[in-house]
Amino acid sequence: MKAAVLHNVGDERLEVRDDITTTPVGAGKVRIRIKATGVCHSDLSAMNGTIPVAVPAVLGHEGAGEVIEVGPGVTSLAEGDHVVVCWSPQCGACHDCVNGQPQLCMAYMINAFSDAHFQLGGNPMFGMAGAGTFAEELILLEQGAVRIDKDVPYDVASLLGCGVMTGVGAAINAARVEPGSSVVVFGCGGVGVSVIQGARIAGAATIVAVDMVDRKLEWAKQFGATHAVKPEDLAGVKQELTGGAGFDFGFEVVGRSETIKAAYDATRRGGTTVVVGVGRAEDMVSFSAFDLFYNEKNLRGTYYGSDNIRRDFPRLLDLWRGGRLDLEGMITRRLGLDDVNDAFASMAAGEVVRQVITFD
Ligand code: PAD
Ligand code: ZN
Repeated sequence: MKAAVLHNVGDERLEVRDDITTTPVGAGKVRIRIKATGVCHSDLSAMNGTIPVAVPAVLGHEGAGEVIEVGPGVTSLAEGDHVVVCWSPQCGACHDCVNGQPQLCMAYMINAFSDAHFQLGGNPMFGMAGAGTFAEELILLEQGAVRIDKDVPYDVASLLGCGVMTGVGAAINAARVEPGSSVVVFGCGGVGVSVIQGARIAGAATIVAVDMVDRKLEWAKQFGATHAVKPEDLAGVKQELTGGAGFDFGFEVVGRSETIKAAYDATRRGGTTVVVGVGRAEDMVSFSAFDLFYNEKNLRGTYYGSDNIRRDFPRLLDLWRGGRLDLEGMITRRLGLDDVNDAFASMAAGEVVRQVITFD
């Protein structure tokens, strides 16, 4: 079958090959025919070494498809089910799962680096984060596939698998944005506009989008930003909207120390700053010791939108059905797997919100 392979960390292109195979479907696993996969910045971050990945690897972690084979012992899924791929499955039994932070479940993390489901020339090959949705088929633990209703189009469903869950979850689960509050969002890609949508759904009164690309700012408004500015114009807008005090909630959705600091600085005393972007391990952020005490800001990260997938994927779809979460509008470009490298170029050039690769 066809799949897009990263041979070495640091490679600037994926190789699309048509001779990739998978292992047999093992116990507790399913085979999924991928129908659609979103292209997330984290795929690019796996290529450039920001996010660890065992190579060679099939990239892609935001997908949806149909279950075409079920391994022994699988109880929750059947052939023909439509599913969203989850890149961080939750076991439901560990300390984190039972204590209300299932997003932190590490039960299966090791599998992503030890249990290779793809094969290249007879040798094992990994899938990004245990997934690998830039492939016509993949093998997944049953905990990593969440069944959805069959009327949900696959392209729309694929977005739930990463960007939309992460962004909406950052606003609703991590920050707990309050009705009437003020919000600033740095970075308006697929994840950033999902934060904007989450803040709108939560009832924020003011949502300021920050990006340096004009078209991104227009899109941000389409998804609910009340104001959209270039980074250099934020100070004026902060002064005008908050009297200089800062915003109740600040979101960093880029993945760089500079924007983390900028989001923190734009947050009011006592407010909450959420780091959504994934930055490099060696990219250090520094804060004044006195500032941390004196300004009493809540600074936190969010992993996968602090999700509980079996609660949140259905909720996101309910919001979409109710016309409150725009998923179709986020897909600004559709392409085939052969054009995956072109998708990275468009993303880097700021020409798209989300691109979805579809398979026939
Ligand atoms: P994207 O590349 O589509 O969007 C990033 C946006 O940031 C673009 O619109 C850029 O123009 C903009 N940008 C870049 N620099 C700046 C700056 N200095 N100031 C303002 N805007 C800027 O990426 P994406 O939306 O797919 O992903 C965004 C981040 O979220 C990325 O770091 C990704 O790895 C991370 C992510 N985190 C999780 C998680 O679990 N926390 C999950 C998925 C993605
Ligand atoms: Zn992602």
